[in-house]
Amino acid sequence: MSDSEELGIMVMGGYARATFSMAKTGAVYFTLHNQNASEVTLTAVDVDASIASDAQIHTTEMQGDVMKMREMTEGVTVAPDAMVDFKPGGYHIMLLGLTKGLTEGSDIALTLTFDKQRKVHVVLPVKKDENVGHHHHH
Ligand SMILES: [Cu+2]
Repeated sequence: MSDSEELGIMVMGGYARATFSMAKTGAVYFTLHNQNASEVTLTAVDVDASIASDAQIHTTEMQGDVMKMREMTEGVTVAPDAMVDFKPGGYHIMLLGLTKGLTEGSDIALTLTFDKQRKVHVVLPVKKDENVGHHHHH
């Protein structure tokens, strides 16, 4: 994607997790690779209103035995020449207010905003999540 190459930010291996048809929330995962000599911060994510009403940057934390999600209102910073994984059990993009379930084989378009101004557009496939063997709701 030319706009992300220009910014030196690669969005790799991204996908949205397929949901059941009545689901109201979904999760998106990817790896951010910052190829710049200075840090960048993912500060916001936007999703088309035809897919979901809101997209938030979340992290997952253990509180005792319970997995809790928290919104990263300050964003997620990627150090120079470093990568950060968004993956099950950690950082993820939470889609809220899905208009319909996310169907395997479809695509979703997201706009990632870095440092409150630089935008990267990505189109990610919807896939079944094979990495997660458990069925916890979070
Ligand atoms: Cu979440």
